[in-house]
Amino acid sequence: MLKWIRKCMPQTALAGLLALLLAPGAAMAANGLGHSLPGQMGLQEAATPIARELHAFYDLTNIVIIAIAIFVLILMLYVMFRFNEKRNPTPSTTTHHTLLEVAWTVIPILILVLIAIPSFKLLMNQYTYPKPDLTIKAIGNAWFWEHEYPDYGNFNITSNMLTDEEVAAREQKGIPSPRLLSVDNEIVVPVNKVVHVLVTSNDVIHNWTVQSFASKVDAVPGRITSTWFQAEKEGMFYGQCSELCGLNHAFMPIAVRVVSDGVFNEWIGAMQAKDRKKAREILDKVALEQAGIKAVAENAPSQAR
Ligand SMILES: [Cu+2]
Repeated sequence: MLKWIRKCMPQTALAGLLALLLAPGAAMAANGLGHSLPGQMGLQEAATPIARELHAFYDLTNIVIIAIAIFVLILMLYVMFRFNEKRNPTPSTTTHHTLLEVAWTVIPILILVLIAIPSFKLLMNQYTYPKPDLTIKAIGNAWFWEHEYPDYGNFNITSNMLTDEEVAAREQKGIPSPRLLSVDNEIVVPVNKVVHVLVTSNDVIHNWTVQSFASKVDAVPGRITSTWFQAEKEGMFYGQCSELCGLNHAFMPIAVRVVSDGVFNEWIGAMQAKDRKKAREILDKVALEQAGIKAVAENAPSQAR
């Protein structure tokens, strides 16, 4: 089979196929962490072990899809060229070819098994919840998210999307605030800790999604669904409601700030003391620090201060 492919496929086509197969990996480098970048092609950068596994599975599936599409295309072109009326005036009367029939049944089965193994492994890992270090409750509303921290006295955070003027004001302070994703009050979780998210809704079905965490689960009224994540990187991670829920469906973003243990405890302290002003100050300071680290990492002039 391989020999046959090699015989039929010119070297340039093989090189092209290889380039296509390697392309997804190369494109990954330019993807945003926590939110997508203009012109981005691939998935947002992974920030949790599950997201990394999911991306590997996505790449594998893409390689299989592209390889099959190219193989079928080449096969069709070959047949059109080699067996057209002019070149092949007396058609073969073959109706059965046992080896070929077995091959085109068995090979697709093997391909499906190749896809199924990492798929089931990923599914199992997604639904195997490690012991939580923190549990938060996410409640969907038309059209904003509320989050509660039952481990810390059940205080409540309501996140409303920032208007363009509010975005401009925060950007002026040096706090990166992407339009349509930034909210007035983000939720805060510690880095490298297992966070369980219990998800429900007050009205219609919403969906709690944070792409870089590979977290996505429906928020269903009267029910509690759940997801979990373990963020390995500090920073701001954005998500959006991903279940068409009505008029302002596109304007109810989710914003998760991942911080160090120290900052998290400081912030929890302020929230428990009902000192929202101090909590905001802590987060603004962290936002500037994280923006600074990011700017240095990207070797760009710091926009932090
Ligand atoms: Cu919604």
